[in-house]
Amino acid sequence: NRMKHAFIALGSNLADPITQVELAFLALERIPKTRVLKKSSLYKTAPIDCPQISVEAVPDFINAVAEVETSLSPEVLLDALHTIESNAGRERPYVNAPRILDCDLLLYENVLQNTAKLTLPHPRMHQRGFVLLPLFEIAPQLSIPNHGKIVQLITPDLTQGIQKL
Ligand code: PH2
Ligand code: MG
Ligand code: MG
Repeated sequence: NRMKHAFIALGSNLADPITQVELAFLALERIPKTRVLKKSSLYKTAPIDCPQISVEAVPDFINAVAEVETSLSPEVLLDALHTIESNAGRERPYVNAPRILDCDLLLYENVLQNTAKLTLPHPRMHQRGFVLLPLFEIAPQLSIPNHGKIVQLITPDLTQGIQKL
């Protein structure tokens, strides 16, 4: 069973986000039939599209990206990511609520799919600096199916509010 390449985004803005993302990298290493090939640096990023429900400001995120090789299908890999999120204590009170851990499957080979369970590539990844900057760090030559070369997608406005740690 040939190993397939995939990219995974990690994000946290609750409960010690740096530790959450470091623990998530360790959890990725334990997914069956999967090997972590590269891990980006951690990035501190301003929240994008997160509703402010209380008077408290939405906390900044820690984001990072990993490249893996796996013989799991995209759906089974996604299930493993959801298990890692719930093991970290993730709750989903409302859309884009502050979260202990978000693990998103960004890319799986050059697969294009749009099913109820999973959309590949991740639908907003090409517009999000908090995904593209760490992804560029570990895969500068990458092309995103339907969106082209990553280097062309990173515009100055997308780098606003992002700090490499
Ligand atoms: N995730 C979102 C929405 N907004 N903003 C930042 N900075 N980092 C994220 O990981 C993030 C976000 C939805 O998952
Ligand atoms: Mg997400
Ligand atoms: Mg998610």
